Amino acid sequence: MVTAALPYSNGRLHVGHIAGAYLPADTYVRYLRATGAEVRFVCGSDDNGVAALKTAREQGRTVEDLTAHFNQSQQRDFSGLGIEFDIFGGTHQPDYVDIHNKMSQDLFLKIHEKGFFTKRKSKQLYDTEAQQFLPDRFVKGSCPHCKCDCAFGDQCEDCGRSVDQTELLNPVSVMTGSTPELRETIHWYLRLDQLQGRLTEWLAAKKDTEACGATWRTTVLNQSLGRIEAEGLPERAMTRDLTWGVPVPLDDPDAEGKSLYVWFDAPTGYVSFTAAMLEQAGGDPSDYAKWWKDPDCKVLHFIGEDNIVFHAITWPAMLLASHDSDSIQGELGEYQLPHNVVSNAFLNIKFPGKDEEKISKSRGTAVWIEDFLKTFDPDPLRFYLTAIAPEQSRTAFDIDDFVTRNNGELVNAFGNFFNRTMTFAHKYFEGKVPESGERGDVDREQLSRLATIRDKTGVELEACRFKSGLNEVMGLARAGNGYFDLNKPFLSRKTDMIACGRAINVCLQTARTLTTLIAPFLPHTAEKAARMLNLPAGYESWSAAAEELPAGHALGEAEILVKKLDPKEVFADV
Ligand code: B3M
Ligand code: ZN
Repeated sequence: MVTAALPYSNGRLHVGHIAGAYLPADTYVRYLRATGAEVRFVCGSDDNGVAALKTAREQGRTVEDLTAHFNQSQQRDFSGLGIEFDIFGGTHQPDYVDIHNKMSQDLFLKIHEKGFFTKRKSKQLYDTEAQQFLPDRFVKGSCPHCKCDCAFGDQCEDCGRSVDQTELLNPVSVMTGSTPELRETIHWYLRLDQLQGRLTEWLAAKKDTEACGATWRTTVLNQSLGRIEAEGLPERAMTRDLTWGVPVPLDDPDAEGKSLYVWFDAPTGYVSFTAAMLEQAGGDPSDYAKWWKDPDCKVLHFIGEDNIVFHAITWPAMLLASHDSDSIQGELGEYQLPHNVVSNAFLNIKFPGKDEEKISKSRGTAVWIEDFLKTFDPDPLRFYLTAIAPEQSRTAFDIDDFVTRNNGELVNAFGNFFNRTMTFAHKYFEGKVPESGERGDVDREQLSRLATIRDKTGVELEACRFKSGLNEVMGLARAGNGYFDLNKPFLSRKTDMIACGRAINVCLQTARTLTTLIAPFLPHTAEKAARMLNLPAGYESWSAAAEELPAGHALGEAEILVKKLDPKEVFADV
């Protein structure tokens, strides 16, 4: 079970979103499928809570209309990039809201029954003009930690730390701009303090174990364990004074007009969309348990860095709280804690002639997927975003570098290797794989790389080191070019056709392996390459990647595999 963070359905997607969670998740899923694993890849929009309500208000439209619109536009962006989910739901979309509400409420009730909520009075900020409480991002102010003036009632935009809205300095209502007052209200708090011991034990164990081949990234462990060390785990309210969301399922007058906290229901969306997916396929929705409650199935969450605490602390805490047993991993029939939480850092952006800066919608420094796809093929973006993936720390999408690396690496090394090989095969060998002839050391050495690099790439992908996996594949393309240059078929074709055929044969075997190895990263390019080599369906199979094409195998037509980009045309309007 692979999930990618549910994007808020209040805006379009930009390159930062894709680099953060969706591209690595898609690459991982494609790789797993190539190895024959049974995988489901789940995503959908995060419709509830304040984010969408606030934007709908600003845009003067209903929240239903807004979230439906962006749910659709995000789906188009994903499919344009070849990011292929098994299901893309939406926590408040008509086809999902019933099952989503029910499953979120069931989880809430189970935790309630186990005694992990305290119901308690507290003071919350209230907007007297709008006559409503101001949960989370409905209130803005200065950060109590770093003193910047861009903190919201849940989290600081600058230092990223969680903020209790009552600690905000100079709070202002986002609804009306007025200064809110403190009023008493009642909420249900998750007793994180009671779960802290087990959570810490679970997280600390990830430091030196290998979870499904992938060690946890230090950024994820440092941030979550660091948080526990610095602040402990105080109780957190899991309900809100809001009517847009999942209604609090308690028969209690105090619960009226309240919804579940969006970070309670959103991760539950992974599960409810799984159930919906099974139902849509004509199956039994309760089979979601096979994916979520069976230790035989591994669960991995792909997220961006601002979501770490919610996926590595709050969500596992909710799952632990729902267990009957004390075991950390859960028994058969209980929710499994995630086997890995794979998080990337943010992506900055660098425009020509300007300094590197944060991606910002309001400052107009985002590259939107919708716009990108109007002009470009998806794979150059997939290539670049993996090549510079912010796996350990922030990196920048540098427009000049994007062009340079596309033309220098993808076109010159990868595409060119296919082009020169195909040209020779068509021109001098009737579009067929030539006889291998009697191979020498140099040939054997190149051929032995095929399985070796396949295995090395597999190890990297298994461990979610995508950047390094791509490097292995590009290394093989460069080795292919090196072999070509060394064997000089352009000379031997005049003097020794057997030697020429031997070299082109080895190059075609290399191209065949490259096609499979590049497929998780650049599926569109792999498809084209498979067409050129006339590979049968199933060419993505990892185990078959190093199998030789027989002499006489008829090739497909040669095409330009990857296009050169003209720096002048790229983002001419930004
Ligand atoms: N919508 C936050 C985000 O997009 C949130 C992720 C939910 S994942 C359950 O940053
Ligand atoms: Zn701060």
